[in-house]
Amino acid sequence: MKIRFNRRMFMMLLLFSAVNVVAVFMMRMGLDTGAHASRSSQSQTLSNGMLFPRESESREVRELGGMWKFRADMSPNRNAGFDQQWWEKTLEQTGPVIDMPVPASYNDITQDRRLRDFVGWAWYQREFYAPASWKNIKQRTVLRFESAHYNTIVWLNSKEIVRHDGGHLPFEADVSLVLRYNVPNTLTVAVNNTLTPHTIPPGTIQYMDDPDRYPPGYFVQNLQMDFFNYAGIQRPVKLYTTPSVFLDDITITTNVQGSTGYVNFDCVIKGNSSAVPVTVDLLDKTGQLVAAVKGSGKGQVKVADVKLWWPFTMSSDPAYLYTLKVTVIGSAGQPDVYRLPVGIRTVQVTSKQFLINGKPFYFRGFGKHEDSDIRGKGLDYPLIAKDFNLIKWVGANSFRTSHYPYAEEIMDMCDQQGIVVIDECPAVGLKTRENFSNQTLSHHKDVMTELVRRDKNRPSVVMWSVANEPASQLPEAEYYFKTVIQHTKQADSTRPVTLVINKAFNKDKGGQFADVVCLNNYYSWYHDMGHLEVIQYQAKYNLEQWYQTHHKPIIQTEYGADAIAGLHMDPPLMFSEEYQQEVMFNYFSVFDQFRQQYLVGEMIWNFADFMTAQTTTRVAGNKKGIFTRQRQPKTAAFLLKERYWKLVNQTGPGNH
Ligand code: BDP
Repeated sequence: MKIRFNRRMFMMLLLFSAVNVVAVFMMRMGLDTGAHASRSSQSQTLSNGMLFPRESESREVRELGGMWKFRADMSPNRNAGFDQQWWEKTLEQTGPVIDMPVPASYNDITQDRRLRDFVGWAWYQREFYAPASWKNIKQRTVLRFESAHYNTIVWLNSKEIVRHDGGHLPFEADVSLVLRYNVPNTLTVAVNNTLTPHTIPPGTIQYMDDPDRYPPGYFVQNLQMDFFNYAGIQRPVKLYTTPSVFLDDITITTNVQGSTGYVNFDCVIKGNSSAVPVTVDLLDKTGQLVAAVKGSGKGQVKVADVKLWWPFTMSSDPAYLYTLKVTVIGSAGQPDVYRLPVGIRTVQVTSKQFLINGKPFYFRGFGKHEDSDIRGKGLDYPLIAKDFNLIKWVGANSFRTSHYPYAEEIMDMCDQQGIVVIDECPAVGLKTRENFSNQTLSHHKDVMTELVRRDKNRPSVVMWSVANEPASQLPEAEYYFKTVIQHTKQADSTRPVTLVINKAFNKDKGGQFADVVCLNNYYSWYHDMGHLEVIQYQAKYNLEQWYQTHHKPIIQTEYGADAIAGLHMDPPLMFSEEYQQEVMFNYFSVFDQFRQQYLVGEMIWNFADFMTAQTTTRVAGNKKGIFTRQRQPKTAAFLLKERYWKLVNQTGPGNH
């Protein structure tokens, strides 16, 4: 019998073979064991509120930081842990272990090159005791990971309790029924850093099947982003308690009319089938009660003579935070109390301006990274404090969380210190057609939902960024970004949404959906190398063309040059401190021509030097920092400091 292939059959065949390639690849990497959290487990997580754990009279928070036992599964298919069920025993019983700090990336902790560059499942384990007071049916205990990169599976006392797909965002599970008392609890975590064409960020695993050149089974992880794929349990792990009837979520929006502020609140209560009484008190900074509302948890608080949340340098009393104290009384009369910091402010975008509280705001800032020696992307309080001191020392008022959501401990500092944030999701390096598939799109939407859910109440967050430098010239990008941006606006109608573009104004297909155009370019660096004289010409042309095309305000979200600290060359040569400065001078002069028009911000790339994958263009990482990786200033830092403070002075407090 002759089989005639029609177009549909051909497409199905293609699809089948594509699915097969991915399946084979996932099997080889051990991803088929279920690490790729299924849609159902992901959406289950999406239905929870995920309020940041804060202590109160009804809630205890305990961090599980410290040294954990650790083993990277170096077996050829990275699957030994699943084959041998490592969660059933202590890690010491199943093989050799080392001590691994949590939180931290595991990559730079040892002298082992194989661990630094490891791809696959890494296993963590520790024991802890639960205090007897938690054995109480009137309360629940939740285990929360502020982030683990990338796919995670968690077992408590050998029982799987949660999976999560994606780094940089929190996930949690109610463990009340799994906790043991009077004996240790064993917590086992498997985390896999493999990036595939459908993860966010995407990557590929390349098997080197040439037996003359590579050993059997040899593979490498190819990244599509310019930063090291640090992995592990990088942010704190917490246990926290709440009463059994508890506040699961609050959404607040704020508004201002004249001297009156409005805080709209919408609370989600869980653990009770019928409505429970909710009291919402708004307290000022000194703890004085400003307003109180009793009801079902949805309503508005009115604040006469409101003290607005202003960015750093825009007011003599910036970052004013009220406290929204929410008290939920459960059926047994047991209260749950949660205190949410609230900044009252408005954000608006016109065709030429970015307005905060009705006043033009100019972003003086940075692209940053969570990155430092030894810790990698591990949360580190001294580093956070140092970075905020440097941000303010330079006179900056903002940064972009390039290229993934930062720790909530960092976001708290932004709220408290008046540092304005463009909050970016981890969609960096969407470069191939495959990266715009429906599978990625659906995951991308989930990630935006998770990000908005986490940061929606933060006054410092003034805009969402759905991606960095995607291949926005591809035909697929149009539908893709239309959908992601619409989805983000549905999740939060109060903030503008952007994507960060490096494609030409006449090629890009995503900018039309953004409220603000964010542009990255590297004149005299990645092209016209060494030709500083073309910067002004090209930067000016680019800004003008983008504005003519979209009539939207523009932020220069990246520009800069690598400089090796201490390398001096005059006349300037690439990689010298002088060259970095010259690039800045040239861009500054263009910024000054457009600042009074539609340019609403400048963010230099980067705040500090950071680690990348190894390539011939990177000298132990990316050196575009104005600070070194150890946070010491290069000459560029002094130059930027002079400029930013001059801008503050020119525009004056109460304005920019
Ligand atoms: C941009 C990327 C950023 C890179 C930077 C660079 O957005 O992640 O680190 O260029 O090359 O393309 O330094």
